[in-house]
Amino acid sequence: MKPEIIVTGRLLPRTQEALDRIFTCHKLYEAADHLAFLRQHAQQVRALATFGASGADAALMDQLPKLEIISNFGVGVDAIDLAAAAKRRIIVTNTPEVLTECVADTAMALVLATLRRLPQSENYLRAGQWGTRGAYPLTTSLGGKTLGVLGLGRIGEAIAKRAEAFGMKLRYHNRSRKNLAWPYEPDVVSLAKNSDVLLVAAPGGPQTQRIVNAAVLDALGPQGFVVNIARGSLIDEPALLRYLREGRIAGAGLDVFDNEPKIDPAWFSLDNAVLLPHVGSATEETRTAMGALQVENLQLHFAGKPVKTPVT
Ligand code: 8YV
Repeated sequence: MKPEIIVTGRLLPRTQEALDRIFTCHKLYEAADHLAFLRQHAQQVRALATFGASGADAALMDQLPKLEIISNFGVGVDAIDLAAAAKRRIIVTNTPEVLTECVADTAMALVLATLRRLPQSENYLRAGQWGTRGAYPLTTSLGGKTLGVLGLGRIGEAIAKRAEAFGMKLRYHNRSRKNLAWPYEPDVVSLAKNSDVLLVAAPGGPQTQRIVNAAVLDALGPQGFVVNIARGSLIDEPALLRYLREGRIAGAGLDVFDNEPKIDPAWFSLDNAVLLPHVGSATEETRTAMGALQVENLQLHFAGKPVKTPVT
């Protein structure tokens, strides 16, 4: 008999096919009545396959008394209540490393696009304005500017290395100081004060909720840029919108937002923001590797072996 699992959000077709070969999958996201669905499967389900924001809270865990493991597609586990899982001795796994380089590429692309206003200048050309109004206004160079990395984990470090290759100077703030040559800043305000571009790469969750607030944006100043590839929850979004509108910071490059994917329409009309629909890891290669790791963790667990990438 195949073990029974619940899939909380739509996965890549090839990841879902791999799961279907090994498990009996029940798709929560297709159920009209979630409570009835959970009641129906509660006594059989031993695992959850979660996807991004379709995570697992304590209430969901309570409905599944046989739950042993939650395997997440993605490195960020802010949508999973880790304390609730630990209390119930439920293993949680994520997909680190396989996405690091890809997300760092996206971050660097956003830094470039934001400072050099690449989407805006392309729009200028497409609107026929090059021929009528002349050259596009000058933008901002990366070389010599300081990138302040907030959260120097695997992804933050991969971004920092790329930024160095672009001739940028580096500073960082992290929960703990690292044994690295880049200057460490003791808090987010001082990081912003000493940076031209604040690059947000720390994990989401209660500890980092809104740590980029109005005081941080003030420290960054009217020539400063903020780029976020982590989670919308790290930034006080209404404050950021206000600061961009009022020219109190120079620009923003964002891959993540509050209330994804139904983001605040106020974003749509802002000319000094470059906006991406959470595509940090969204390549065929990386998403395939993430799905394979999600499946592998489940497989290992049900084979009685230690999982490959537990969240500790
Ligand atoms: C994914 C991510 O887009 O890994 C993460 O934490 O945010 C992204 O790689 C997400 O997990 C799926 O929606």
